[in-house]
Amino acid sequence: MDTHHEHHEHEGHAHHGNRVEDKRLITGAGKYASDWNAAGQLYGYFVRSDHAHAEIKALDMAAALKQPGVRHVFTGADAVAAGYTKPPHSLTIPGRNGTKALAPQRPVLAHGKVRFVGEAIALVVADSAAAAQSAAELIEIEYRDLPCVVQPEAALAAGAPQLHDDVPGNLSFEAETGNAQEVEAAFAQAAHITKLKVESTRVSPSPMEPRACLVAYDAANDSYRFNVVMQGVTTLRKQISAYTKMPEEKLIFEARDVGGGFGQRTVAYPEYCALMIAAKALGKPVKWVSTRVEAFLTDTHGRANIIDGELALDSKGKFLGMRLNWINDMGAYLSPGSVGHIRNTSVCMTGVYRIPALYATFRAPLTNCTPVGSYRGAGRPDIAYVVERLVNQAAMELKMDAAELRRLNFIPPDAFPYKTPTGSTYEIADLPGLLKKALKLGDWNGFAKRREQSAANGKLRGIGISTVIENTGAGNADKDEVELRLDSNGAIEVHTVSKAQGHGHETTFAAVVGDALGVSHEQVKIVQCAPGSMLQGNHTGGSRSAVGAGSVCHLAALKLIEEGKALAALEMKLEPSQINYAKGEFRSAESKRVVTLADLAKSKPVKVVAEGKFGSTFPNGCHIAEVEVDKETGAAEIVRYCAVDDCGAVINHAIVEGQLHGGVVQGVGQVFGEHIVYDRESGQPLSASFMDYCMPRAGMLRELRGEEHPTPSKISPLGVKGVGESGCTASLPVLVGAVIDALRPLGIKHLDMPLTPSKLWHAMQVAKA
Ligand code: MCN
Repeated sequence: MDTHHEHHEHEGHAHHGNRVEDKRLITGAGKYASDWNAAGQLYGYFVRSDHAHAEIKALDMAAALKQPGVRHVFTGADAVAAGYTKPPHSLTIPGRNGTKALAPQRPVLAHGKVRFVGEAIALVVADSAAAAQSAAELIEIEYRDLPCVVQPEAALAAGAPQLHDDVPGNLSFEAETGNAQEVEAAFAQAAHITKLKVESTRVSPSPMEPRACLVAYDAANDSYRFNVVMQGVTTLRKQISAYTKMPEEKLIFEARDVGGGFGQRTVAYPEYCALMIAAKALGKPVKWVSTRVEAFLTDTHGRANIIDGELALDSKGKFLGMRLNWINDMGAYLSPGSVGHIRNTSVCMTGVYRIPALYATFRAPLTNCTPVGSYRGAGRPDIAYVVERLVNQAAMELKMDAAELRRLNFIPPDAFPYKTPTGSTYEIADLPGLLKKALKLGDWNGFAKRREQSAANGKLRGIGISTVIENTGAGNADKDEVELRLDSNGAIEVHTVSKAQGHGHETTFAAVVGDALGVSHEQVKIVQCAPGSMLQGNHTGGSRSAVGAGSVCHLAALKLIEEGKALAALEMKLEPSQINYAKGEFRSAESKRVVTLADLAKSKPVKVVAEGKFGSTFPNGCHIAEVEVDKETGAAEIVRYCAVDDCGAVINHAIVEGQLHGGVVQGVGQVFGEHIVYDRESGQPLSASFMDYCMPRAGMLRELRGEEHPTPSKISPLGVKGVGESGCTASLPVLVGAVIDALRPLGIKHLDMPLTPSKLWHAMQVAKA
């Protein structure tokens, strides 16, 4: 990647170094969930539904139970007997008129009915994984098929098949935000109204490491130990505790490396609880490793939103009001990650613009599909997508420059902190500055020439722009805690409950602590989610780790200095106020003695726990991309991608670049190929393997030119805002916008993702005809 940095005085902590975790990870020395084993462990295999919606009439396990090595087969009856039937869900925000979400029961193994292809029905446990799998094949299940519904609008229609008796009309949740009357008034005054209905397609986050879980039961303590993929211990522990009613301190988790998470590794899955039943009943640890197909069928999917939008403008192009109607497909059950794709969309609903009147409705149907959870951005890419597409569409209709229309409607720098119509407060941003830099970097004004050149080569060239803002930080935990432990060698261990899945926290958090203490980063070791630790804090998600855990790392270092001054003062027989600290040493004008950090821990290790609670920070960015569409094949190629981002002060430039690049490429995947498709008749998933589900390839984004435009946050003592999801949020609208711009001369105004060659080719044929 070719990235240009601009350096700013206020970047207190700026590092370019390689990540300390890389050597371990790229030389195969990482330890992932399936690398954990326990003496005497057994192996689990889940028998899964191949029907989208059916009653389970009979389950014959006799032949399976007779197979060599088979210990037992657990079913829905065991799940019901254990009481593991009520999954936690996060859709606890108030609904319309104070209503609550209707959360259906979900026994950890299906009982009586199945509601999506892939739902676990039985858990076969045997001495080997192969024995469990081959026995599973002998289990006979008699189903009585029920009509199914996989399309969210169809699920809400009158007469649709009903998934759950206690969720009438399949409507699990309904909400509204904003002010309907103000929007009515704004639309009544409008000189122009732009309308657009878009879909943010259902996708599978697809981290490299499939899920895996080893559960051991300790009868003496009535506790469970898990080796499992995770994004941090606290959320997972709470959710498993809620599902199983086991006290949190009886649930101990251990994970080392995690091969990607993207939100999908945050939540408690029913499989983990089913393994608890087996481990307890059989008195042996039980291990399960998901296959890739199981991952497609059962790991939470992302996005899955249909949004009908309208934007009202006055005669000069000023935005007057916006109306959005959302349908948020939840899948067959509410997952513990369900809230993200509703709540987050409303936090930044008016984007980077002054839109005085806003009204939005949400309806969240249940469908015979895999449950939906958070996926990188969790609602923010969806809202950015619809708002930015509406703005592009308006510019097109009004024959205005898309950048100029944005500039005209930006929240001006002096209006920050800015309160939005949905009650969020954007802290700080410099949107005109961001745009200016991006237009220059992307050579916006030189586009017409490049379009001509492409046309001469038989290609349709288009340009797209997105200016976006999103919320990062905050979180559900009461506070974020970090513990520092100092030993007699001066080594500093930093304990967090956040957990990197590839984000480089070992590098960035060590840099934060090392810098605050004025010691080398090598002296600082990051320990994430130590087993049994009851530190509180947020998991890694919502791009909140730098703002939350990272900031507390800084506070913990300052606290260590303060406590160190008191200890050093005792040694020097002085007052703490007489002690100064720098670079690992405590000194005083009153004494010749030097007390080092190591000296403090001479007799016993020194521990400090620091805490903090942080609100949302609002990273923002302007991305500009150009694509060329091949008229003969419909293939779209990204020929330029420029990104200017404001994630506040930067801890490590290389990591921030990597985060942006990864996020943008995930957007590239959704825009050009990734799509979970179900057969509407049978409810069978049609794209549940990498043969059918098109992940982005390295060649699809050959160059990303990036620049930073930081406006440091005061919410974090480090000045940071999150960056982990920014690329994803900005890339959907910019890339779709570029393709639509390329096809505009043919009269094409809208296409839904994914923009595959065949979709573009067909659209061009229809347009020509
Ligand atoms: N950082 C920095 N300077 C800043 C902000 C962040 O140097 N101003 C650094 C941080 O210290 C951290 C990294 O950038 O090392 C990302 O920080 P942050 O934005 O706080 O995000 P989180 O660490 O909380 O990561 C979560 C975010 C999310 S929500 C998803 S989804 C996602 C993502 O990060 N999943 C990822 N990036 C991912 N990257 C990898 N490799 N794998 C995933 O699963």
